[in-house]
Amino acid sequence: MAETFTHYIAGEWDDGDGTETFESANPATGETLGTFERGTESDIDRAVAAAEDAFEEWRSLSYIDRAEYLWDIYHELRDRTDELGEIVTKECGKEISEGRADVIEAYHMVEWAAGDARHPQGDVVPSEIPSKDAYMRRKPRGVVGCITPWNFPVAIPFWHMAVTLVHGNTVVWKPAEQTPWCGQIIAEMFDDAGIPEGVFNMVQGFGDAGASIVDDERIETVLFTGSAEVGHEVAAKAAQQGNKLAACEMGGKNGIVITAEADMDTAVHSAVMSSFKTTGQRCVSSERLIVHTDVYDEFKARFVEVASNVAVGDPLDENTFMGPLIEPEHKEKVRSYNDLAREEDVNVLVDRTDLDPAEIPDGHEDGNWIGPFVYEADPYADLRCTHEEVFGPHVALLEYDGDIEEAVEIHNDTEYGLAGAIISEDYREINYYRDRAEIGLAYGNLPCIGAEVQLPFGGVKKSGNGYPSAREVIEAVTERTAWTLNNSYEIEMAQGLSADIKTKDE
Ligand code: UN1
Repeated sequence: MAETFTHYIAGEWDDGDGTETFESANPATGETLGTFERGTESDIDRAVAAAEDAFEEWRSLSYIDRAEYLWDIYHELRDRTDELGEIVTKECGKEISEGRADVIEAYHMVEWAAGDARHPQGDVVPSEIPSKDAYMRRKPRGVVGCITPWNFPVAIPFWHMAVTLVHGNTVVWKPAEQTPWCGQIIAEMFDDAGIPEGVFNMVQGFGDAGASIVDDERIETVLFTGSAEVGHEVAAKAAQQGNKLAACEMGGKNGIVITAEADMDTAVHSAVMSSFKTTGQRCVSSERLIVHTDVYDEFKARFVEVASNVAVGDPLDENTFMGPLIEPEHKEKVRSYNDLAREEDVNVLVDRTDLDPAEIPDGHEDGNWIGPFVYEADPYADLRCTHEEVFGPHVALLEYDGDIEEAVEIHNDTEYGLAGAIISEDYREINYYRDRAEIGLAYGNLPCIGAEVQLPFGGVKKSGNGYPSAREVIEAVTERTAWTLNNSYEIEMAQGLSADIKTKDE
């Protein structure tokens, strides 16, 4: 492709002020997919200015009129699901059913946000004083900066932007540098929908462009989904500015508890899905399997059998279960964690770090291939490999003996708290886990991946505050006004407070 794709600022395709470009590569082949302008601080500056200029007019529209633009995008995402799913797969390497699911998740989120425009947007609240009407109303915060990751390159941008726009904010968005092609297509959709100039702006680029979004004091809210390392920096910088809200959704070191009462088919199926879908590159992927000693040997044998045979290969092939990792640097990171686990003296059960060359499909020799790495480790040992997020198919089996309290204690022994699951036929164990597991997304007898958009999404502890997702985004992108109106000519106060004005002559 000879063309260099640009930013989208103030309703125009915009070459930007920078001199550098970057390329998007197919993680399964290494093939270049496109060349993109690399955004600079001054590009962000212009995008924020455009978003600020557009804000007054955009906020003056009704929710329903704003949502009309999103409905156009909803239909385009639906009509083009197969085509866009294939692009997601080519650019981020997820196998094709996951590529499509990314687009479907995106239009579900758009549907949720645009449909919500016709729902009540506040509360009628009682007052102590009968003549007063009290309400909770919302208003948009202003310019919202969105920084999104590569692993859901279509869905997560719409998690951030759909609700934000319907609620009357304007947007400056930086897509992940690994998936700029998906970014380009989303920007084309906003352009096709005729979104008013400046309401939606996209600047392609790297972390420095993202940092400019966070540093810009005209941006009222930053929505961030990505690594804990960057997310904590975003939150710290926002806190220093005073006015800025940072809503961050970050990673996890997610666990699945498999008790003595577990159904083994459900346990193995859930663990395989949670650990290896998206090649372990979901923030909700599981890297810790906490298994009761009574079922340990059976579970281990069956899990190891599947992990040894799970199909790694061309993500466009319907028979593939795991595609490649996103980029060579990430492959190095996952490899180094596999090495670390060996150094920490765990018992390795499956090691497909270096795949057999016969497994790598023709023409895919330059892909970022890696297979499952499974080991058993002491649940009570203070190991880095069992506590740090790897974001790959790197899975620890942690055998425990004891009751559900013991299992949940091991489960909670990480700094993260995003997602997790329990596999058990005993409702008491399930309910104990539901109430005591320190996570935002908890599943029973299911994999811990695949949340639906109408549920809240997000974690606790180091995993973030969970706001840049589904319905919680509303809290991050609106101000609430407590609005009280008097229907009487008398001023009467709550709490028995006197409204009498007393003068010195009285
Ligand atoms: C992520 O991995 O960053 O629950 C998001 C899921 C998806 C989203 C994951 N709906 O697996």
